[in-house]
Amino acid sequence: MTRKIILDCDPGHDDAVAILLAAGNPEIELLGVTTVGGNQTLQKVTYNARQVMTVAGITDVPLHAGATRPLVHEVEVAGDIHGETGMEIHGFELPEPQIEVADGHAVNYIIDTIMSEEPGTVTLVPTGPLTNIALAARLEPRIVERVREVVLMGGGYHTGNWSATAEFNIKVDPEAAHVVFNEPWPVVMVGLDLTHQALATRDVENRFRELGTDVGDFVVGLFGFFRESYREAQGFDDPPVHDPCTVAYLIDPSIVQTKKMPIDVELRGELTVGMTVADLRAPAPADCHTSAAVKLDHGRFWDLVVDAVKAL
Ligand SMILES: [Ca+2]
Repeated sequence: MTRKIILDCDPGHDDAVAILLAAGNPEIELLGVTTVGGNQTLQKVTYNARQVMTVAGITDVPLHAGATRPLVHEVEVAGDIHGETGMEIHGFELPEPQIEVADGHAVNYIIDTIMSEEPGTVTLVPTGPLTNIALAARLEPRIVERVREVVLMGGGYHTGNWSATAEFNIKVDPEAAHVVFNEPWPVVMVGLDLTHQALATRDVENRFRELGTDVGDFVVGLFGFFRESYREAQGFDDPPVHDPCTVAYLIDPSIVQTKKMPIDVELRGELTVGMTVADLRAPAPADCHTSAAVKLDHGRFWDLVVDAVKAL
């Protein structure tokens, strides 16, 4: 049975790859794409989502724009990682978007979709700050028991990237993350522990080049810029492609192994605001509704992404 998902994103190089994987894999039914201010302003990331969907020929999936800013904190973008546009690219001409943004706020779209689909069938896949998801849970609390699970990219249990202890998506809107981790729906945290294993090596990049397609060349262009910014800003040889790991988990959980552990979000620590605090003491309590991704099968992960891009 296919998995119905709403992809809530802030494209974003790795968000772009997540969209491609979701749209190109037959196990996933991409109900809608929603955007949230994060890697860049809402206006920029929404424009980028339109471009990704245009390159990939995704014409039958609605796109809704959501929150412009975090619940409490000021807007903070990741220009040093994703560039001024939020999706700067090497050696590929991005098209004028042919996809329009649908009417209605993303939060309303998320609520309406979950309330109209069968209970337990829709999975939320947030790959940006959790502002839209938190707002949806507060505006219509009944979605919490109707959602199948929330599989999010963010956080980590042993390191941060936006501070020593916090990952970007959680750090920029910790209050929203606090809401999402504390609602009783199943939450799978696909954090840095996992996504730092999803490196786009030169060999991986060549596999997309060898496809010889527009979408393949688009991915090569994404990796080109991402490689440089990750090298300069964070000392990586190859860039970690975080966001599609969430979708890969839904397609085949044997590719992204998870472990149950209580996870909460720090809101007030002087050095730790936005830290996802995981209790690694075993065993996890019986009512534990959170888990974290721990181990990636790198080869089979990239096989999935290559196949999806080939199919688009
Ligand atoms: Ca993202």
